[in-house]
Amino acid sequence: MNNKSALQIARAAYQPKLPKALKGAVAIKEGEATESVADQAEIKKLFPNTYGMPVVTFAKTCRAKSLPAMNVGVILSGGQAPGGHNVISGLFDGLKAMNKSNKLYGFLGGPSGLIEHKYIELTSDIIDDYRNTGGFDIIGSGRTKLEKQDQFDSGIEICNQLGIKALVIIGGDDSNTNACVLAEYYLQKQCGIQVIGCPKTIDGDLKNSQIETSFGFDTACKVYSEVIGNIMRDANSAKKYWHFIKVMGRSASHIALECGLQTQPNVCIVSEEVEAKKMTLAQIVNDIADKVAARAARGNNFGVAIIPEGLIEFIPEMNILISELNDLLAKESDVKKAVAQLSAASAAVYASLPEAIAKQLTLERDPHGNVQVSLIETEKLLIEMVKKRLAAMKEEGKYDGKFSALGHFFGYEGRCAAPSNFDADYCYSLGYNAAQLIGSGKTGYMSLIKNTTKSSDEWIAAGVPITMMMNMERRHGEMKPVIRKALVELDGAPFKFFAANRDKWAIETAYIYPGPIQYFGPSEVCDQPTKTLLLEQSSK
Ligand code: FBP
Repeated sequence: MNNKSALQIARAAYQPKLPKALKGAVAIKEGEATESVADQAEIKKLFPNTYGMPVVTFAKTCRAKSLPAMNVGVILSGGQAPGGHNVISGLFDGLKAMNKSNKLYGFLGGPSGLIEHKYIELTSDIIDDYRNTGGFDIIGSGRTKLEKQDQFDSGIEICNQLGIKALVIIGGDDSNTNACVLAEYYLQKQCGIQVIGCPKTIDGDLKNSQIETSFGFDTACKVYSEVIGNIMRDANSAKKYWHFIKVMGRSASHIALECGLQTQPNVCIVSEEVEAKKMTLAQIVNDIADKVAARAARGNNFGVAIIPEGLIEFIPEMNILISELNDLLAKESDVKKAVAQLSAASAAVYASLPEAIAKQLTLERDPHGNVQVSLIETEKLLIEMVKKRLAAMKEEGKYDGKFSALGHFFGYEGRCAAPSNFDADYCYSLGYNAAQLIGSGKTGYMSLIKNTTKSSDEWIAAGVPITMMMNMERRHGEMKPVIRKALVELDGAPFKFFAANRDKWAIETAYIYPGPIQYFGPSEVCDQPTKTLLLEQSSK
């Protein structure tokens, strides 16, 4: 029996769209010299060979250049994001279009595959099996950081062995920062290996004046919004539950905000606002309880609240507690002993938390030393605290209703979904474009596709020097060059639209039910970009 679903089979035949500029022979146009977004002197000193390079754009030409055959390696880095397989298939097709003898190698299990020399050759049979599918299983991913010289040298060794002239690193802000460090090192060593990055993460926080969106954000938000919409319809039918839904996004609240814009919930918390207003946990809880009470006063003992995964770290007192725990647990593996060394204020916060949540705060850190927010049940914490607050309000005669709440977490459900048409086309174009950057001899660049709210024909194919997006930030006690993470901007069009409507959505039941992603059918149903992208681009 065939182990593919009918959709998978039909979807395999989908030919992702390319920008007009990338169809056929391509010419490169170089712009002006660039500067980093901040800390120019420091970044220039750290990246003498890759600093100041121009933004490049590609245009259609009638004269095809013949290029010698070359081998290229590809690495998937970090959390899964829908469309990764299409970046690889676009890269494969782009390389083959330049020279049929070009070969593509995939390093297995993320950056560690490069260091440990674990790889496969990606042949057309393998690639064809993965076109337009979700997941990163074609070669796997991992969170090993490429940052040490011996790792870079191990990379040179395997590249020389396989005749690899360029590496494509598909990752988020940290992985692309490391791609740039690697590009700089390989230039200094004059080892003839180019490095190109691709902007990946469902979190949507790898974007700036050049990058409009990271891939995977579109599909993941659509999957979460579909299920949130389904829950809303259930809530509005049964009229007896409040649903607290935590959605992924390690740090920034772009996913929560986008899902809020797509579904119009009664409550949607944006961590960046919590931080800007220095809101305490008690204030957040009181705000939610007030909304529950206001709806109950209208006879509506149900509702939906969206909570960003990263919230906990944006609440000032929790943030202090977590950073104290990060430092203590780095030196002391015995949790009890570490907790005993907390400052008096943090010890009080720690003691006030439900036992399960307090325990979750002390769980193992990720390889970057971060608390794993996906493992902290913030939705349950808020349910418990709102329940307590409502009980107190009842005693004071300020609330007369029933509060029965259910918690949900939508994260892993959306990271490997079959890419939406947007992500399928965008990712394929990013990969195909990366091949053009390689063919043009570029290194230290990120593959860039712009104008993405227009039809794909009008998309702009380009490359941005990674140093242009860098600034210096304190990481683990040291100043480091990094790509600036894009948090939700409170004066940006998406948040402003949300803020202008949220009071109405809190009281009324104004839910929108987006339904499942559609792959075939009318363009207005199948090809819509995210609300975030539409609002951001239309406000420019
Ligand atoms: P990336 O930044 O690597 O794309 O990963 C983002 C993310 O999906 C977050 O939304 C989430 O907090 C985290 O990964 C979960 O990590 P893990 O897959 O290691 O559980």
